[in-house]
Amino acid sequence: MFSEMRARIINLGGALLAAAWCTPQLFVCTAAAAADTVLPPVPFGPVPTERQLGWHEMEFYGFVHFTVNTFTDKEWGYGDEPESVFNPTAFDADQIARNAKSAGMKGLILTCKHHDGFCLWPSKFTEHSVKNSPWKNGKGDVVRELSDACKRNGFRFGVYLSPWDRNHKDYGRPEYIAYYRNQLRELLTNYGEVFTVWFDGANGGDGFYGGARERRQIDNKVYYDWQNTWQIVRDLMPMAVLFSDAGPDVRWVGNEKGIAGDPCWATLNLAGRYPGGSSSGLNSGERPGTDWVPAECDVSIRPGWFYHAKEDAKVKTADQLLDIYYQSVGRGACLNLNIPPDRRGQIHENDARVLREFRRLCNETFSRNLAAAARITASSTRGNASQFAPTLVVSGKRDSYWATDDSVTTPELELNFGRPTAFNVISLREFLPLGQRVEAFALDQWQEGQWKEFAQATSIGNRRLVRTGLITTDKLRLRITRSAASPAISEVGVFREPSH
Ligand code: FUL
Repeated sequence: MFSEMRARIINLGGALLAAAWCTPQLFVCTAAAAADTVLPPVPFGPVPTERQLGWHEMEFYGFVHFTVNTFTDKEWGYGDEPESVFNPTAFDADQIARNAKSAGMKGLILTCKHHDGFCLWPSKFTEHSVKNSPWKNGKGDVVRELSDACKRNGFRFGVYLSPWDRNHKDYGRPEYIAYYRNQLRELLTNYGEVFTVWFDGANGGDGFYGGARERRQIDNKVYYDWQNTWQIVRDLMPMAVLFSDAGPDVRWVGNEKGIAGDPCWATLNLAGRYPGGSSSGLNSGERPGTDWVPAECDVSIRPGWFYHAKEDAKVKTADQLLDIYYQSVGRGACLNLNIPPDRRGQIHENDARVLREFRRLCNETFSRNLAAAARITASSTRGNASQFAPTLVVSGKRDSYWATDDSVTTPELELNFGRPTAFNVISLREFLPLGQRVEAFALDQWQEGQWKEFAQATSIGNRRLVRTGLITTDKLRLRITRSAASPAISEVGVFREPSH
């Protein structure tokens, strides 16, 4: 990938265009009069594709686990559940979408088919679906309703299609792969834009399998012929990111608690990995890594993935969700929070209340960036050019950034608030199209005439949130203490949580 990167100057109609190519999908350029032109830094290591950049921007979205399990009170259906059990009494896709939106989510991923094999859409390829359920007299389509509701509410829709199918008679044989691919095609052609396809690593074991009721083991590495299965997504939905333990676009973070490692690098060595394979390295990523495969943190708002009335009092609190947020989004990953609909087919009141409260806390924290009022200076600015000025860290735009000359890898950036200012959260972002460059940094506060360090950390990537006790100071300093290439920082935010 690195060999695809080059920087050159093209003469275009008299003006010079300084350009850097990162990947074929990504093109970063800066046009300026010849005299002022300063080339941007050359990308370092693997860089994100355009589809990955779009995904990084989402940061927070939701999982919707809903199927026969909701009605049988199970987490994993055996595959022999009669279609008649699926009968939500008041399914309301807009209610689900509105609640997700009220929490600040940017999209929803639906378990279109979980391990039990029951399809939430009337698939042409099986009888085991909503079409044989009493819900809407077999005329319902949960995938249609939820994907439409996402569009109506202005956010994105994604699909989960379990590779393991405990219902299908051919599971474990080549015929099942044809079936699985047909279903993937149905989901990717009939329901509009899909932002992700989530491939679960859980695979094989006992099941109904068309009545055989036996144990079937598959070889994860070869059975699904992933390269060709994934190609279907590439062909039908080129902007969708492929999620699995092995990416290739987004990786599982290695636990179901929603917690990324610290550090959490966006890079990984993909060679030899496959869904359901080893999870070593997934939590922290691998540095420098051969591929850009950032982490998604999945976790449920309840103990289980599916709704169980007995867990109504066990919904995570807004404070618990906030802790998870700081340890997922705040470590450069995306957060995928599961909000399972109940037997009505709606988000339960307890979950809805927590989601609103979580949003209120986030809004109160992040709506006022105290850095915006500060005077910002840096120890070094690339070519002394305004297009790389330190003040760009508060522009609110991800595509502008402060950069230094190539030889400067440990610069400092100072924020002078001009008066005592209280905060407890610092937010940093790197300019991702240039790769993950920073390897360590420290934060200092000005106290009694000298700098005093109050935090140290490693990876930044898409976002790093540093949460501390309340600090009151006139001046704040970011010190990059180790960087594989001159840093490119697109955001420095300073915030105060309402509880502080
Ligand atoms: C796991 C599954 O086995 C769980 O049921 C759930 O869907 C979770 C998100 O992924 O591998």
